[in-house]
Amino acid sequence: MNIKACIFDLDGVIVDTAKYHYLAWKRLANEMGFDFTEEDNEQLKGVSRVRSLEILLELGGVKKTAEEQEQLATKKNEWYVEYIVKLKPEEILPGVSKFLDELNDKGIKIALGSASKNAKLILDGLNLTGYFDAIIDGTKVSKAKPDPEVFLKGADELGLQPEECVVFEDAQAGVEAAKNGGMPCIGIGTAENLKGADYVMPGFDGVTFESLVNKLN
Ligand code: B16
Ligand code: MG
Repeated sequence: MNIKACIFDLDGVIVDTAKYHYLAWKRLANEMGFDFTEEDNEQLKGVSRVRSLEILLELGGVKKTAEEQEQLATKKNEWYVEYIVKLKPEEILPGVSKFLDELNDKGIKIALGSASKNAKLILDGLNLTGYFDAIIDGTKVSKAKPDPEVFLKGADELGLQPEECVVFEDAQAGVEAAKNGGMPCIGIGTAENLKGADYVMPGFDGVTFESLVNKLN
């Protein structure tokens, strides 16, 4: 396979922002009078903010008007942003910085493919923005994963064909989005949770680009 670029999901691949999403959603749930567990939070990974709120309300058996939902999503985001403005480069997941440096050295292009509307804020806080040749985030897409839009836009902005870009994803919907776009996909997590990925690994610690390309061949 002739891989010329890597497209990274953000939450769960580069940084564990899921814990901050969880704290903000839990606060919102508690304010509405019901609990929200870490297990419930698994359902929100990789899912857009609007859809996440719908799932939360379903879990709590609560009905809200469209206007109220907008206010609730805004409130949750304000709490979430309070956490992520404090993000430090030490929170980059193990092995990621080294892997990005290796890609730079080898002339492999780097893109982001995330559902988050806060992606730029997060990358800036982690001092990673400069690595990215293209940033496709929740402000640039209209269709949620498993639609391949976010990753296809990334390939397009890099001027590459989908099959030349390998996608790194930690969510099942993200793996499906990559495969729907005709891209090779490496899952970050466990094979059980990431069906359809071409290869699955727990994270980037000790991983080299060469070793991954060999796995895809
Ligand atoms: P925001 P990813 C996703 O990020 C998160 O996994 C998901 O939990 C969140 O709801 C979504 O971004 C939207 O985030 O509220 O910041 O716009 O995994 O696609 O990088
Ligand atoms: Mg993710």
